[in-house]
Amino acid sequence: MPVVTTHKDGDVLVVVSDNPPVNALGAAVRQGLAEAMKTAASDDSVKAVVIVGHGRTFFAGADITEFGKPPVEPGLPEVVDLIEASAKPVVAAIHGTALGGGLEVALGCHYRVAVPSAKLGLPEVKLGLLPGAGGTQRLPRVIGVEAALPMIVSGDPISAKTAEAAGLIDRIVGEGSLEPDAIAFAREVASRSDHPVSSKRTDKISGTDPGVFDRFRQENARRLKGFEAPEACIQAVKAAVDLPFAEGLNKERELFMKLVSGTQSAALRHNFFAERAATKIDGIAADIQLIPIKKVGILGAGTMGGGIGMNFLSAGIEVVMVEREQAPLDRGVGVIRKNYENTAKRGRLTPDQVEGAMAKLKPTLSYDDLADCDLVIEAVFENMDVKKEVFGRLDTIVKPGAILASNTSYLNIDQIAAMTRRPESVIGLHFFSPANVMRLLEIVRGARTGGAVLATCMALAKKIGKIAVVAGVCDGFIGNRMLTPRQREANKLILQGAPFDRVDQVLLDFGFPMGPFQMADLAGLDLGWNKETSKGASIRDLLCERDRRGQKNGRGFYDYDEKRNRTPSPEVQQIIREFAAESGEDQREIGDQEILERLLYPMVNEGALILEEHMAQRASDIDVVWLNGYGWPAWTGGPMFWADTVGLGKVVEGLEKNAPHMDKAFRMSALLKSKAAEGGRFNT
Ligand code: 3H9
Repeated sequence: MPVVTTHKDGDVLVVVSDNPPVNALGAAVRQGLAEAMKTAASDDSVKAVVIVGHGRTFFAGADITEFGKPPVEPGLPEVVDLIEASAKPVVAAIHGTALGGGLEVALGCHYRVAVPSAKLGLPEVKLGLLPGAGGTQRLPRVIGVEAALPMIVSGDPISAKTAEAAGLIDRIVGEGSLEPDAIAFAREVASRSDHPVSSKRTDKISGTDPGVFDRFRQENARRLKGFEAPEACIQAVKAAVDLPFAEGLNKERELFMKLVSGTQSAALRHNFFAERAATKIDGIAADIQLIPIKKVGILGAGTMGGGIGMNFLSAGIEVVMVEREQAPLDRGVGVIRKNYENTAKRGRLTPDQVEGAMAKLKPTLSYDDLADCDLVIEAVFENMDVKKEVFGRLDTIVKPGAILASNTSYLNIDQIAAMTRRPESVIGLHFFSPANVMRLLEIVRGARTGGAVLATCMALAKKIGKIAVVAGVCDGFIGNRMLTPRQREANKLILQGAPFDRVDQVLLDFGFPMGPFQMADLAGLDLGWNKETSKGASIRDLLCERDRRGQKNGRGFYDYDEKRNRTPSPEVQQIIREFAAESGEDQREIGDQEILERLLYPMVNEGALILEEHMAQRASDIDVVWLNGYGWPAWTGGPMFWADTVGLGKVVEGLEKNAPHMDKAFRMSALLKSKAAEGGRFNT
């Protein structure tokens, strides 16, 4: 069955594309569209054309899997030109999403109609690209630069209503009657003597303020830092204003070709597919029966418990929240309400939605209220004895078949599960703080966790808008486990003479939002430190002993002013020098490259150990964790993809070269070594 078919409805030729799952504009679709336009041109009885997508969506864009492969004719730009050149009016009938190349096809059409739920956007920038089939030239001509620039540079889609107001949609049609309404519309416009041609329009771009581009750059500088594609997008839109259409198109092509062959776009495309691959679980049938989750219990109303609860409330799921005492319970409920009200103040929720979410929350002091929950997540103190006691108790109260989950960030799920008579229903759900904001969720699969339990949690994660990654039971799972060798080396580096602010700066320059010592200051240096037992055995002990507790008291590795501006503390530098001398560490000058290698290569090595031990299903899952939970810069593709781009041979060489200086706990991964030896990669 061809992916593009045509049929006639009176004098309207209806072109239907049906290329599941998202109607990507792969070679067969492009060929089908080109053929259909020829049919329309050669059939005198055809007075107008409607292009419609069957299935979930109108076109979601070019087929991303084709990038990097030899091109197949016709290219998308030619297809769009062909549509636009049609003497008979062409109407795009949009439902679902018209994204990227999909919106570019629609812009090539003379008219666009859409159902109210449709979304329209040019998300290429998120893949490190720019719209490469005329989108940067046509969209500003249709809606003006002020409206087009944020759409192209942010990549965020807009609603049909906003699109209609901007002039991108000619008419909003019935949700259930797109095709007949589009055909009726086509018939209506067929009799007009001329039709709007996007590339020929100048009304919306003439008189564009030339300052708009620099203003946009300045206003968005922080958000766009490190990425190459946004600047290319801006230049392409500027070309739409400065140059005739054909020359603008050439500029767009030139910029597109450069981006598509670059490392950043390869990394961002990798991230796109990595996120989707992470949802697939080895050894579980796709049709496994899921456990219905209508009511979720949360143990603990602190920052973590409250944040976790909000995820479910926002998704319309009832939440029972248990605390031991009334005051912290009230405080927790108050924080949730305040968070929702702040969102409402920013216009992202209506007061009714706030009340709707709050009405689904049942705060209680009684464990017994958890009895009929389908899932209970504990977010209590991070201590094995406490967790064991909690799970033993939950097991006696919560109904059989319900899932019992721990939010532990490093403890052994199997030991926790052993406290229950239902280890198959026990799982780790490691949310990241703030849990209502951070998208990552590590799902920890215990030795006895059931397939249905795991699959249910994966599906639930999607429902609450999280990116879930499955991890095995090991200390720190994927994310925190890999943080350990980085922190170890950071500590070692400062003893050997690298200034701590330089260590931080190297990671900032790489693209992290924060370095290890800034992170320590933020978390609080006294986390887990005890004044009574402190022996001055580490830099951290020494800092805490001098009441340097981090940002919270304005004194950590850095001194903070009232606006939280930081300066490296000379006192700390002195403490480090003295401690290094006492520990027998020779201090020397350490270059930025060595700092970078010693911080990041051991992480790659730890990632390889995680793979070797089957604690992650695939290398790209590790990337997903670090990209979404720890601020690893997206344009490098995460630690494992980045290592591939550096070359695994070079990573191993670097580790071997630096080994004499590195922490003794370092252990080389056999997998990393063998892959390096055979010239392999983690991501194939
Ligand atoms: C472009 O258009 C360039 C042009 O300007 C210039 C050309 C010259 N291609 O996300 P889901 C797969 S660049 C290939 O889970 P949802 C996806 O991998 C493109 N495959 O569904 C997954 O496969 P699997 C600009 C694609 O309902 C399956 O479809 N467009 C593509 O949560 C389901 O996807 C974009 O960047 C694609 N374009 O979300 C839009 N899209 O089942 C990218 C999806 O094997 N797509 N797949 O894991 C999306 O944002 C979402 O997929 C969408 C649906 C919102 C459409």
